[in-house]
Amino acid sequence: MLTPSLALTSFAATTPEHWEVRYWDENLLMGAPPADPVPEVVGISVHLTFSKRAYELARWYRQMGSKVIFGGLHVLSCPEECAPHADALALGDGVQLWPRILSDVEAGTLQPRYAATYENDYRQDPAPRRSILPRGHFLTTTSLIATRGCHNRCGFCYLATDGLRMPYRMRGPEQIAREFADNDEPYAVFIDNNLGSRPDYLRALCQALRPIEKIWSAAVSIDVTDDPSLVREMGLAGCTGVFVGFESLTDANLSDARKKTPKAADYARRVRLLHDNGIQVNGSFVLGFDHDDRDVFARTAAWVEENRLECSTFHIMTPYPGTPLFRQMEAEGRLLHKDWTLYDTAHAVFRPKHMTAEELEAGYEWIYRRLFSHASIWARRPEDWRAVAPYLGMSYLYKRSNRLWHFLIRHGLVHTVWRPLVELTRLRHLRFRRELEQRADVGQVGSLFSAGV
Ligand code: B12
Ligand code: SF4
Repeated sequence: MLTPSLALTSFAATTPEHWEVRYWDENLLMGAPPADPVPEVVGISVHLTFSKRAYELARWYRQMGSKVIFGGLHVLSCPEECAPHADALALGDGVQLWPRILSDVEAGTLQPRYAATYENDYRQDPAPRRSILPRGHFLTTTSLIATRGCHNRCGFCYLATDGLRMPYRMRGPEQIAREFADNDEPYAVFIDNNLGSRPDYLRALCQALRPIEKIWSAAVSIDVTDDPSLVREMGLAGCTGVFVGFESLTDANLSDARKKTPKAADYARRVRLLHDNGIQVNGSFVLGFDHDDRDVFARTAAWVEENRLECSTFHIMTPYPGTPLFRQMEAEGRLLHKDWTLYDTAHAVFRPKHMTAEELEAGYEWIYRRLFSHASIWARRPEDWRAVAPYLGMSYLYKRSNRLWHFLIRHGLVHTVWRPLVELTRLRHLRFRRELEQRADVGQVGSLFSAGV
């Protein structure tokens, strides 16, 4: 849990002054939730996989007399299921709803349901209230969000959930740069669904971020590499890593998902372009599409190694309720159950076409074992020898030190241990950036390895 979600901090910023706010994140292993004094109002962000836990917490707080408000994605996709467990549901944007909810609590007129769309002017939203975060527990408390939505609507993505209308909205580039500059951290993670949906906006954002000389990473779709000059702007603005949803190396799977994306055969060239500009690639792949057979695991692992992706993330295809994929699987009678706790992308909850559910789960475990192995970590080392040592250090810290992470999270030491490494990366990045500035063509500068994600 290296970077905080913005779900709670974003609407906490709209809480009137006379309310005292406490933030609680169960992922931080901080013991029992706060109950002394018993909170008057408890807002819980409900995710699919943790909905049972949210219901448990709600029961506990309601028994003590708190008013419990549910918000978040699961409330939007399954309101009927959530309703009996809370005093009120917030469907959609909490930033607009929270002040209304609190004023109704004060007036004793709390309604069972509140709804807001995501169509207002995003630039008017206040900055998230990061001061309530327990800083020591996070790698960086600077999770930033500049945009909401995505130009795609892939059938498996939660953005395609029925009733969720989220046009691509952008905050002012200067607003974001100021938020980043004001928070005393060398590194930020953009938690946007797709920071690259509007290339003109991303370019303006990069130009605003460049002068503050900090480093950041973000999720983008691979079409961000359509324009090499934009990738260069990203490198020059401090981007050291991107999370890219490649999803699949089989074009038929991508068109089934209705993802507008370059052909898979062109992915490798695009990865090279990112690497050449000092940007690491964390590739995300979905396993179990209808055109995947048993060889998908070995093929994907080989591609990741061949193209030296520094990091990769795998998900078993998971039909989130309310999405087109869910409807399709339900209509075809392929859903195995609706136990949401297992809808965590690590379990097969549907019947795949060309393998069994057990084979899909075994393949998923195999690919992670393979990519975390010493041999694979070594095979993916950067070509530039100067970047090999930091790459190995980071890979082992990330992938093979579970016990250490538990210890650091439990004792609130993540920030203390990580910060010097991040600061070092920032300094190396500034050196790299000066070389990049002087470079006429790609391929003349060494590569960089970052302490980020
Ligand atoms: C940061 C993040 C994480 C962090 C979480 C850190 C933490 N401390 O919680 C990490 C990396 C650990 C993580 C892990 C996982 N994540 Co995650 N994560 C995100 C991410 C990128 C950002 C969340 C965020 O801040 N959004 C911005 C805020 C402002 O938007 P929001 O959450 O929708 O909140 C708004 C409204 O919903 C509403 N609202 C929300 N809660 C509440 C509560 C109340 C009371 C009110 C009034 C309103 C309200 O108001 C907010 C402002 O508008 C999202 C993708 C995304 N961009 O949203 C995925 C996402 C939430 N994650 C997802 C998943 C699947 C996971 C994992 C299960 C992945 C895995 N296989 O392990 C794990 C779960 C681990 C865990 N224990 O929680 C999915 C959830 C899908 C679904 N339908 O439920 C998402 C949507 C990604 C995706 N594309 O599929 N995640
Ligand atoms: S490109 Fe990514 S964020 Fe956009 S709809 Fe597809 S999966 Fe969702």
